[in-house]
Amino acid sequence: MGVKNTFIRLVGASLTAVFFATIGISCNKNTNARSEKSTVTANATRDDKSNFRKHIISKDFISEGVAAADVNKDGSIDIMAGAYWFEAPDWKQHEIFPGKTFDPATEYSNSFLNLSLDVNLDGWEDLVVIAFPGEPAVWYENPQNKSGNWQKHAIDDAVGVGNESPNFVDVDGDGRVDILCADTRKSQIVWLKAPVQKDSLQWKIFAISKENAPGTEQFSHGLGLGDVNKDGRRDITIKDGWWEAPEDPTQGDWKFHKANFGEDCAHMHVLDVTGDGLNDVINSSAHKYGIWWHEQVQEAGSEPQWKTHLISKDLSQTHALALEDLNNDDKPDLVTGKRFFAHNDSDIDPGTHDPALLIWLEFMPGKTPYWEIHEIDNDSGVGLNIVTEDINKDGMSDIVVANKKGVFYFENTMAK
Ligand SMILES: [Ca+2]
Ligand SMILES: [Ca+2]
Ligand SMILES: [Ca+2]
Ligand SMILES: [Ca+2]
Repeated sequence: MGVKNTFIRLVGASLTAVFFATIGISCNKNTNARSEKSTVTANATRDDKSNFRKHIISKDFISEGVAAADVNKDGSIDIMAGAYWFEAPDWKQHEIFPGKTFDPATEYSNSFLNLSLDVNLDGWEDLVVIAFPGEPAVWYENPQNKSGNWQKHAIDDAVGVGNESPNFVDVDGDGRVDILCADTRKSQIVWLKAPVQKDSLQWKIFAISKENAPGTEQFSHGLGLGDVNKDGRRDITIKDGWWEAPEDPTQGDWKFHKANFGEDCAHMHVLDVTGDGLNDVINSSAHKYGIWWHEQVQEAGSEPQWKTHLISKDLSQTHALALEDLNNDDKPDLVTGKRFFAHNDSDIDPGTHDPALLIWLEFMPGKTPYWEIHEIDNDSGVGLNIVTEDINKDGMSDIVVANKKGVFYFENTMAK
């Protein structure tokens, strides 16, 4: 690869000139790409060393959402996927509600995203299910080791949970995870605040946008929470821009800033990848090829500008993207993969029949940031949400996914 040395001059808020050495397409881990003319350049390298041990929890397509929690309170983390939970350590299958095995080629499941949360604050982890985009979310009450199906509860029958990448995040910082999503009734971005008192199990709905806002349709793609402007308040991103959080996140009508974060994407993450004090945005294509970071470039007194940089075009249908430090080097890495047959066995998405890769992208921050791509597996991929938690309690985050290939737990072996 030819290496071209040019310089980009960026004038920051302090009017200090910052210079970046620019090189061409990277071809090893010590190089990176940054170009003045083309801001879309590859900057990832490959290393197929897995560092993960695959546990097949189920080979059935039962859910594209997944959650992990100690369901039966025996001290081991169990796995929940749609209608079933799987009991550690042998992953015995138990029914939460009547389920079935779906046909990957022709069907969608009845479980797009899952979240474990003790909704009713009784000390037992319950299961939140977003069955299908646009449908109201529900939760199933953990029966405290009693037999039988779990009781189903509505979160709010009126709210159709839109956008295909709802985030399970603590929006108001009270220590409880909330649901950030769209409300398809009024086409608004909302967050659903999880109950905080046993005697009041109503979820509160807070709209943060005006009605008829972008990113709020049933099948809109791309949503994230992060502090874009570094004022200490986490903002909300969609592919067309971001809403600036006010001091009180329960307040409505956050100020919208237009921005171009590329095409239809999955979860969006906000992170200063260059270390220049300005937060950047990372996202992945939901149905096509591409993982990107969007560099925030700011001139004094003006709205931030965004430069798109390609991280990888290795795999298509990266319909879930998690940010997690997998190798414990205090640098948050990325986890994604192919959502195999995202639009069934059709020609709608490019690369439909490519291998169902699951990858992690090891983050190397700096003025010329790059991500070293590690293939974890080639016959699983992701669903619509990824669990990155320390399942086996060895101090390293593990990965759990559910998708059209089945349900899988990838044990992180990097500590060993
Ligand atoms: Ca509970
Ligand atoms: Ca902010
Ligand atoms: Ca790391
Ligand atoms: Ca672990």
